[in-house]
Amino acid sequence: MAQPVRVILDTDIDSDVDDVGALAMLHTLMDYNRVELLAVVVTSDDPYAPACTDVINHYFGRPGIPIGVERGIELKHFSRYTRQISEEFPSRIKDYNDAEDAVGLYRRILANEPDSSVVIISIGHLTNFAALLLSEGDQYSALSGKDLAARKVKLWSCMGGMFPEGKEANFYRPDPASTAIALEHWKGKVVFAGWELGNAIITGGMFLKKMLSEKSPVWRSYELYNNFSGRQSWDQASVLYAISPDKGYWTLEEQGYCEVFEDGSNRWVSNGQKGNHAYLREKLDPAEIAKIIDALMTGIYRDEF
Ligand SMILES: [Ca+2]
Repeated sequence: MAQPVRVILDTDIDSDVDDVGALAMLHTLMDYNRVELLAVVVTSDDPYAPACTDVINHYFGRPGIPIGVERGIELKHFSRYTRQISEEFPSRIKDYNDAEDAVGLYRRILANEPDSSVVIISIGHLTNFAALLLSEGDQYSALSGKDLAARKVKLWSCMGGMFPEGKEANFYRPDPASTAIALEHWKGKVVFAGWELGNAIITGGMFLKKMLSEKSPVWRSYELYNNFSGRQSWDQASVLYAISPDKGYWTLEEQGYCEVFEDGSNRWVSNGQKGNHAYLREKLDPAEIAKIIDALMTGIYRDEF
């Protein structure tokens, strides 16, 4: 049996609900030993985002998963669900500042993992990830963040950008500079799940309403977000690729690289050469992908996933 994929999830669990779906998928995959979730880095200025994350980890019986946040930022509440989730369900983290410093958490986890073993899945903007790459040696490792990531991480699965070109929120809002830093300093393999990919995959509708208990924070998040009217699955696409890169759900465009501009817009530069960048292109019918994601979001697992 294959070893579980060792994942750090970097999420902006606030404005959209697909982050909740992505985290729920990872918990189902942990139930079947396909994933070990090492940490969740919350890249959000929503004061309830870390508590909401912790609630979901608690609900799935994994209250010990460490959670990191960016320190020293101004917080503002804008989410349709994070406050209610943090108030209605039990958690260890009650306050934003109960969470660890994100860069310290990234570094501690990476330093303790074997070389080329970790998959980072980023499903939000790249502020904390860029800060990791710019970090200096510390008590966890003498390596710079850039070198530490290059040594420990085997894949960065990134929901971000629009392909072959466009402007997508994780890349431009609120911190486009972090996108440029991340792409400049990341030396390993990155596979982008662009906006166009997840936009065609609708999940979290009536199937989720029927399959989950009202006592689930996942059920409640989707109720609060849009009352199960279905939602695009940008973040879940990036998770599905990361845990099953060889299943052929999508094709990989590997000849070229992603160029990002100062305003966070991007384009794919086809140069006929295979480098460390790739992006996913639609292959399987998005409705079929949606069935797999909806299953994993609701605790249903099959080996062929
Ligand atoms: Ca997200």
